[in-house]
Amino acid sequence: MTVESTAARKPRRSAGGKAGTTGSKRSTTGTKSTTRTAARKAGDGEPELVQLLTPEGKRVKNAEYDPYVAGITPDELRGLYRDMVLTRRFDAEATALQRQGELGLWASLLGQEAAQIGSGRATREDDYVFPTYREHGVAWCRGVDPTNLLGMFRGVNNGGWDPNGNNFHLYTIVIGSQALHATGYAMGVAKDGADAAVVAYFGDGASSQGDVAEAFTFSAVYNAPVVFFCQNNQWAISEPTEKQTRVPLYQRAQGYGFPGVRVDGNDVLACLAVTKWALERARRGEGPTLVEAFTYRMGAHTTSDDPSRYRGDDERAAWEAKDPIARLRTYLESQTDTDEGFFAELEEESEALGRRVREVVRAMPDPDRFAIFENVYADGHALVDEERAQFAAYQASFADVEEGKQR
Ligand SMILES: Cc1ncc(C[n+]2csc(CCOP(=O)(O)OP(=O)(O)O)c2C)c(N)n1
Ligand SMILES: [Mg+2]
Repeated sequence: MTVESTAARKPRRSAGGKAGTTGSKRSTTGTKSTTRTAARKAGDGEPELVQLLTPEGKRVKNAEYDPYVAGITPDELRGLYRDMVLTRRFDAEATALQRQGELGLWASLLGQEAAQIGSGRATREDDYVFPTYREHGVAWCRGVDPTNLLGMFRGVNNGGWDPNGNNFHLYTIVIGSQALHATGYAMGVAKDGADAAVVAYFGDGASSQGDVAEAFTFSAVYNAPVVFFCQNNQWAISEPTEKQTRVPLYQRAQGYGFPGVRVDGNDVLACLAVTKWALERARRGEGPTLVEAFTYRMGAHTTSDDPSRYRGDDERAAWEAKDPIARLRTYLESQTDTDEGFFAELEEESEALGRRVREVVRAMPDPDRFAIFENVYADGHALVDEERAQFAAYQASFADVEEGKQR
């Protein structure tokens, strides 16, 4: 079964991309050919995508991208597996905490672990990442404590971490806007003469935003060292991808003059390899790349959403067979010396993480009521002072009620 054959969704037009890649002449000068080998079909009517590990856990050769994961050791593969398992466990805990009333909202990454861990692990410490609101796996790779991701969803802070602490920007809810922030930042990196790169994460729905189109234009014209990492999880809340675009998303890059690649977003190795390739292009001064990670949002858009209203269970079942964690486990068990002890220890570590997350969240103090007025302007502003004073007066108007309660 393919995703196209389910839930009465119309077949997407095939735009006939060659092997999941498209590129301009300039963008490929002297480095890579645009022909991809061993690319796989994502489904009937779908263009090919870069895949190194099949859903059955079989390693397939790819002359173009194998070099980017050639030296990977069994320990490193186990590391990727551990990252994905712990990220999924953290995500499940956060979803449960929302159901228990401890969080106001949660946006689950279930199903997107490979896209996030593969791309996240491809980044270097001095690279800078601009996420949306669902990049919990990337945050993990960047070294952000997962409990820090929860403060905003509990409503006790406006962010939760110092972006410059891990070069991981705050979560961005305004769809697509971070593509512009990333582009501007990348232009700055280039002006500084640094060889760091920038990654902008966004979704299939965000690709329809003007901000993303502008980011593509600017980054191309200024040759900015930025990788646009689009997780096409097939849905923008209840809108399927085919309502967002007439062509596969990675092909949009061609119109802006930089390469686009579609990668199997449920294949952590392929995501690692393709992102490394794109980051290296950026570091060499060859400009932006669009990576479309073809994946699936297994859960609801957020805990406020009910996907049974707009999509069928058969679609989910088809993607379950492509689970990113299961395929790496099969590979580890069949092709490496990974024993049962590793999986058992990881299970314990996952449970310990779940417990820690629960304890930390429940202990998060309520914020100071006036904290909302802090950090609006670096040096303060008369309008903010006025609003703070108004709010203080409003709060004071409850003094008699509070007194009455105490009597
Ligand atoms: C500018 C803007 N418009 C609309 C919204 C409401 N909104 C929140 S998430 C979302 C869908 C985003 O879909 P996609 O980019 O595919 O990301 P996904 O949630 O699937 O990861 C929309 C429309 C918003 N947050 N910002
Ligand atoms: Mg989406």
